[in-house]
Amino acid sequence: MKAIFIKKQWFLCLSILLMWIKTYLVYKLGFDLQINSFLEECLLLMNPLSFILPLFGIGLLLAGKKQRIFLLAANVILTGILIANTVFYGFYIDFITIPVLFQASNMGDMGSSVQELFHPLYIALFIDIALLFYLGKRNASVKEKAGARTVKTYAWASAGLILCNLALSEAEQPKLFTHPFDREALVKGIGLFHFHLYDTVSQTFYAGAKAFADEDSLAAVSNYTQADYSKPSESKFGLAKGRNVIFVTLESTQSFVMNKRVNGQEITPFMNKLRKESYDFTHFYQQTEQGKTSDSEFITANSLYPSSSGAVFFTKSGHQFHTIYHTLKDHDYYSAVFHANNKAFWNRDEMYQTFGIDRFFDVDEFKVTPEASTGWGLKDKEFLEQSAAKLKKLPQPFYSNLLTLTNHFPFEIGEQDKLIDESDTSSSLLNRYVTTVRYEDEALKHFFKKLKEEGLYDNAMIVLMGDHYGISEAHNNGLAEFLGKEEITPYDTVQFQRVPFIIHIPGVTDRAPETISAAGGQVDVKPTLLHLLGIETKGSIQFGNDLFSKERAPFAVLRNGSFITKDHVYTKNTCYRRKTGEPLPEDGACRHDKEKAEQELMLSDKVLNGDLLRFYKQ
Ligand code: GP9
Ligand code: MN
Repeated sequence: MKAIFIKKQWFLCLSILLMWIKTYLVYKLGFDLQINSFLEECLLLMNPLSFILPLFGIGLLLAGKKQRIFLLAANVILTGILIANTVFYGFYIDFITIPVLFQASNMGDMGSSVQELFHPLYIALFIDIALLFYLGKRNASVKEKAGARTVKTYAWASAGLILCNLALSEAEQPKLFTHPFDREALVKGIGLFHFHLYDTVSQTFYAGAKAFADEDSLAAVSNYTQADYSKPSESKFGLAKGRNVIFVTLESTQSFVMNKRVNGQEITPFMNKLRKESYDFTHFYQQTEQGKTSDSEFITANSLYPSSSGAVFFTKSGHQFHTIYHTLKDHDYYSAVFHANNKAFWNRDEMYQTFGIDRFFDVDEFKVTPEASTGWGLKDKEFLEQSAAKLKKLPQPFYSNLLTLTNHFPFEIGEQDKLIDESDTSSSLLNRYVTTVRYEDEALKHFFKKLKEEGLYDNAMIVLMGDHYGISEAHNNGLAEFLGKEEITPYDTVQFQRVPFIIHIPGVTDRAPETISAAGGQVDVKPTLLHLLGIETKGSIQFGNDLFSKERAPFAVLRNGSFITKDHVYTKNTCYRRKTGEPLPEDGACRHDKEKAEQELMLSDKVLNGDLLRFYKQ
């Protein structure tokens, strides 16, 4: 029976087999999936088949040329999905989600980044299609559709395989389906193709969440945030009252380069010095997800977590928010964002209106010459210099956000701007990264000089913050060499999410600098800054806390569910001792905080998906 089926449906069987092998190969070579058990390996091998079998099975209802065309088309589409995910994974160490596809308008501006990621070897993934095409043409194809009995048996077999796959995945990873942000676990369990299906269904569900939300939904969130509120420190509250705020977002800048040297030369000499004259947060974590810079802007403006998939800037620009810009407007502040890129990138032009930002200086407002440009456009030095002149003309007091760009993947810069040697690791990306960070540091030094010249320095509160990682896990080997470590563990990967957060208040922090090592994150920025400006945040829907508050317990939750507390780091189902990085045998020590972390992410998602701030009354 089996032999007859294979003989008759040889084209279908061969298509399934080749697609199955190809998918498994891409899993192994294109992604860096951590396999922790034999069952996980079995699931990885089995899950492509549990999608391909039913999909390609539709071919049983077709005959001759129609069947061939259907199977080849399905193969081409699935191959396209594999390639797109591999390219995306190459940089983001993540899988594509539906909302990410709506960010395609960003792609046009990403020329150099995409080129760097595409590899000609991807073309090899079409070899089986060419082979199938050739064999299909040369050999006899199935004459008629399969009989009812065959279809029925096939359907039962497919359904059985899917059920078995789902059950084993859930057994291996309990709560798999309630943690949509753990995409690696989903891909390892149910497979890449099923993951895309699951993602599509979840997105539809989110759309429904808004329709059913009401004021009571907000009350549950509000109860939590009120209970979690910590009151400002008396000595810090209002310390920068009435000052202009100059917030500089440092593109892709991570903390691991601070105070490090390459061939004896410091990578961040200016910032190293500035930190000693500032409030310097050494354990400040980035909490972004697929929206990268725009997520960092979203988190800091709202004290909410970003979306677990896609960029809020795209998916929720029509929602209502109560941002730091709105609050400051009520206190007579003028607000402006400076960024020398196309205004539509990350849908900023739309979202900035939603955020209540008064003015957006996009690329059209800057003088951009070829000499002053590199990969992503105007270089930071010129960008910051021109911005300083524009800041001078703003109504005061103002709150400004200046988004730098030179230190962006793929971290390329002209020889004349290389102020330091490249590093010498096996990752050329990391080697270049130190040179672009060094350039950024120099641009900041120049900017501070300009601020002084423009008379803006003394009455300012200057804040520097890294937006997200620049060097992903794909470069762990290089990172290990750079830091002289044997290997990079998941605990280290959490540590790599630390980004600089420096608050410099001339006349205040230079006299009494502080180093704050308690864990915090981008959600904490809004209450921290508002309290420094003497504006109370009690009553706000916010998941962050004033980093200076004596009542606050150190806590930072990353968007993938990892978190950091005073004593522990939790990631990838393991609880580590924070000080030593030693894994604890049981995750009991982390259990209570894990519940809190999950609750925060869940409640923040509720606000986002339900558009709950439309019910917020001050
Ligand atoms: C683009 C800039 C960089 O305008 O914000 O975006 P990123 O790729 O880092 O999210
Ligand atoms: Mn960025």
